[in-house]
Amino acid sequence: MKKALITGITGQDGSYLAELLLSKGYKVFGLKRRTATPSFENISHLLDNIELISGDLLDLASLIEAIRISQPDEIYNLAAQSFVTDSWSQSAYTGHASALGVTNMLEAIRITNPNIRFYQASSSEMFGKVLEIPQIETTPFYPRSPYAVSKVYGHWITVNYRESYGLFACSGILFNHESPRRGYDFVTRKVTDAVAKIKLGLQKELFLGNLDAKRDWGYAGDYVKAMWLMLQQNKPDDFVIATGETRSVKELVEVAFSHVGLDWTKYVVQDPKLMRPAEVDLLLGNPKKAEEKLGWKPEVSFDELIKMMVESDLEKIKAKKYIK
Ligand code: NAP
Ligand code: F7E
Repeated sequence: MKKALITGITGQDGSYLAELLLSKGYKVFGLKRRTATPSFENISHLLDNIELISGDLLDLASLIEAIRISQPDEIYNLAAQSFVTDSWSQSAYTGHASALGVTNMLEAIRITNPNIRFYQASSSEMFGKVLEIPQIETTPFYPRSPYAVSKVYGHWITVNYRESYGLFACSGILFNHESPRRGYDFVTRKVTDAVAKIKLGLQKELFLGNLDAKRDWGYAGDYVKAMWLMLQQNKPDDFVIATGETRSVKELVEVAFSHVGLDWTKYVVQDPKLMRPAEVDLLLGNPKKAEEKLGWKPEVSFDELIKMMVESDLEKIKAKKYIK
């Protein structure tokens, strides 16, 4: 039986990846950092089938211990301070977790068992102020936030450990991917949650920042398949994972509100406080290499994704409030 260790298992991607690996017969371990009031919302349905190990990316010894306990064939490093906005207010912390945390995990592998295959969760945010449209694996990086800068470090340290020590280390450059398990801070979930609350009479307005920013949005359930595929190849490599389509925040808002028969212009208020110090205006990925080498393709369309999220939020809120 193959064994995998997932860092960030309580997050959006960690929960979908754990489901995928369990369905493939893996024994799944998850690194769980200590928090005062832990949130198991995304993985509560999996808790009987996975094993959680206490540890933190900032603590090398805890990573070595997690590897000793789990003896994994594969490690998926999904843990990070992943919210771009907060990376300006917690710049150094973001660097510790999302940049040096990667070195800690790679060092833990190098010290304990260099045969472990490693996946690093890199990000389209690294392209930032894009130097090429669409973005591919060789597009130069121009990060625009402390988060993106830390991810550039995480990407290159992964490449460096592959080249320095021959580790089977892959960097997945994933464009935005969303789902009903997305954190409430991110714009898709903020919008779908608000649409559901407005529809049910529980909220009146939705405050947003930049409506013109464009993102290549896909479905998280599709994207975790690409992570797994990368670690099943004969050679380690880096891949862009994207849909090849881009939409503005305004288009996202239109699709979400119109799904419940509402006119978004009556509810959305632009708030200058929600504008970022430096914005990423346009992301559009070309997943051709992943299609050709991994046989990967996105399956859920943008409209299907947003409708799925609105429906899920309607159900969740009704269940909490006992609304029919
Ligand atoms: P997420 O929902 O924010 O989950 C982040 C996870 O990291 C949580 O489980 C969190 O644990 C854990 N974590 C944070 N700091 C940690 C630390 N110091 N030690 C151990 N665990 C820690 O993120 P996601 O959307 O699933 O994304 C997964 C990864 O892909 C992240 O690295 C993100 O930066 C990257 N990425 C995401 C996207 C996207 O569109 N979703 C695109 C490209 C790349 P708690 O539950 O304790 O907070
Ligand atoms: O913002 C604009 C905002 O926070 C998307 C992370 O998973 O994907 C994510 O990063 C866009 C930006 O995601 C609001 O200015 C407008 O242009 O949902 P977001 P992100 O910053 O693209 C990448 C690939 C990652 O790697 C990250 O970990 O939406 N926007 N108004 C807003 N964004 C938020 N959050 N809230 C607003 O009110």
